[in-house]
Amino acid sequence: MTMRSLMALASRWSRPQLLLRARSLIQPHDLRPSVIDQLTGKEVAATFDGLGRELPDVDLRRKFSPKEIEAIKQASDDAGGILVFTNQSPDLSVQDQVRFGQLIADSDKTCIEPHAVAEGHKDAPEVLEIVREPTASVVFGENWHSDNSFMEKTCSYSILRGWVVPRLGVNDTLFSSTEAAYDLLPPAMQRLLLDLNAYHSANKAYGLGHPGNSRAAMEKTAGGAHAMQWKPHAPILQKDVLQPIVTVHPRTGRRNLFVSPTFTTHIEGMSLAESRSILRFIYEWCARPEFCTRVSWQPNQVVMWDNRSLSHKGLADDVSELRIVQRVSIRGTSPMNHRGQHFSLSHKVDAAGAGVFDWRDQQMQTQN
Ligand SMILES: O=C(O)CCC(=O)C(=O)O
Ligand SMILES: [Fe+2]
Repeated sequence: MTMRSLMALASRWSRPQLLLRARSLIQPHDLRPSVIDQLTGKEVAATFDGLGRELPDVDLRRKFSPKEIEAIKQASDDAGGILVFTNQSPDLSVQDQVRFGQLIADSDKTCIEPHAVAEGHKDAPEVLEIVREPTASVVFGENWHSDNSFMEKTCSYSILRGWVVPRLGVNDTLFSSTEAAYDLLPPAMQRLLLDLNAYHSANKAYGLGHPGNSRAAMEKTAGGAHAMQWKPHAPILQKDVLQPIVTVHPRTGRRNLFVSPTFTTHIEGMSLAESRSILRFIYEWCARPEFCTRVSWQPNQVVMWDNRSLSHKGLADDVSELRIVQRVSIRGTSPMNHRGQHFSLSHKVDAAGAGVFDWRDQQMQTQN
């Protein structure tokens, strides 16, 4: 037996039972309708099938030791930030999901972050319930983003449970590895971006007066049986925060591209035109199929992803059926650049208008 195979065996033995049957994600490419990306106007393809792992043996109702929680976080790092927990019991409750989220939060000495603008689930206020009514014309979380990038302390992990899930292969969650996207940039572009910072705004996505943002999507559910409710007081809408464009992952040290068309408004120290061109380049780069994978939903599935490595969006390729997903978000840290600096705690400006720098409008203008 070679040294290499001995080491592979040893690492298999030392892996906790939870991870032994880890495997690649189901990729029902042939079942998926083709869908046009809101940002690029091109078909959404996803060819990075090596991203993400399915863990079929992690029953989220049970207790986990600190060692097991660390093994799960390590498995997430190894999978580029996406873990799909299948085989969950139909009895898994929102309280179980919160308990698991709390263990992840405790392991980083942090807390669960209730959503900044939407009321929580009636039985667990920490849980955001994202509802798409069957007739939805606007969808919450449809464009690319990293959760809570508009906050001082952004979201580390999101833990999303499919509650009412669509048929396999539609209304998937699409992920882009913003780490792979950074790594594959030409060195000259990496150098250009390393010391740039950009503002992120909750108001862009959740402010009033825009027909296509997530607030509009929430309001469209208002008359439905499963309404998303607006918080009466949402101070996050007043101030935008500055974040590095390239952030460094606190566990792995990997760099990633931390801007999004959902929350980023402009690059610090540049004219709007310059800012738009650079941001548009990054968004289109990150949306390239080779950095993306689709996670399809199966009954009772929970997906945990790392917002410090990934950008994501909820695809809406068949909105004819009700879809309900429930999210627990873990508070992370203030994002850090390659010099160890972070700005979001100190650099704030008045919020930009809702829908500022609207990709759809811009696309329509170019077509006219
Ligand atoms: O609906 C989805 O698939 C994803 C929604 C989303 O952006 C989130 O849960 O953070
Ligand atoms: Fe999200």
